[in-house]
Amino acid sequence: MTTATMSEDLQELFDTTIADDQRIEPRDWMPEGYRKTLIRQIAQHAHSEIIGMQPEGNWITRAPSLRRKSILLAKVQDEAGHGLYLYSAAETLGADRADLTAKLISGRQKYSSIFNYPTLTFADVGVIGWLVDGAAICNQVPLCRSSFGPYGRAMIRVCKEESFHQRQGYELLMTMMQGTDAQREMVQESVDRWWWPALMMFGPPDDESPNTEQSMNWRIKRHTNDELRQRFVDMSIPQAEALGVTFPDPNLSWNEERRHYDFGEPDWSEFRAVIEGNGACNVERITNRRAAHENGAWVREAATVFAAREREGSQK
Ligand code: BYC
Repeated sequence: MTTATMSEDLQELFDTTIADDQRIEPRDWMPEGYRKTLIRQIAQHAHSEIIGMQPEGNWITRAPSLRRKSILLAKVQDEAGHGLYLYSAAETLGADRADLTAKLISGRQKYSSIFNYPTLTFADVGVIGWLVDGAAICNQVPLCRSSFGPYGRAMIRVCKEESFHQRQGYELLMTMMQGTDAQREMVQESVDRWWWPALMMFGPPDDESPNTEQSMNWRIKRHTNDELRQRFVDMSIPQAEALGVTFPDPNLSWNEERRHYDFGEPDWSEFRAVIEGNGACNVERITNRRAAHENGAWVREAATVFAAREREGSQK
């Protein structure tokens, strides 16, 4: 068999596996573009989970009760766990975790735009749970069926934990809404700040999304950015009504013909500025991440020396 026919056979096997909705596993042959796209998306996802610990971590020492503090601690720890599963999934594709971290802290790989906004009040903890984790669930549940096995499987646990995160956020807001006028105002002010950034989490509009078409053909992504954004708007409006808050969009209205809500256009120039590094907190987030990485150097060195000693010991 010639090399050309062999690679045609491999490509055909890959195409059939995708077409049959079966999974691609790490040892299977895959096109280089598929591998690169997955490493890009999974690394960006992992970085988002790790950087995403910072905005909420900001409130751990100031949580208003022991109950709220333990919930918040558990949630932030979960995000660290999600980052770790995702880095492991990227490693099954041949990526090196140290290299991914280096790319994050040098600005060569992205993380979600949403984590470049500040958390100014405790209501932000609730709104992040409700809207940010809510958007994350909407985006990530379909990723449980992503064609790459380790990514899809990691998403199952991540989504279960995200559901708890969303519930705790909504419950926190419900409690505040039953409190004083000042608390209700704090919730509304927070919703006003987070609504548009939450819509931007789904990525640029479909006609400006260079990766969607190919990622859908490879069944890495199962829906387009706009489809998921619409789904999120539709599910959030009844939740906002039950809570007693409004979204800062005068164009929100039910469209009977489409059987969906119409909504306004996010400010895409703000989105581009944020992902280019010019959001309110980009510098702070990366400075903190770099400091944590540098401060952890001794742990990595000690673990490497210990592992080498163990290997030597077992060879004696
Ligand atoms: N922010 O062609 P497109 C969480 C980039 S963690 C920044 O549509 P794609 C949580 C995109 O990467 C939430 N960049 O891309 C954690 C691409 O740039 P490059 C994280 C964005 O990949 C802690 C360019 O724009 N979730 O919820 O087909 C606490 C063009 O975009 C963004 C995930 O990562 C953005 N919002 O679709 C609480 C989910 N959007 O790389 C909560 C997994 C787009 O070509 N990822 N870009 O230079 C995905 O589903 C997809 O990657 C996206 C983008 C839908 C985000």
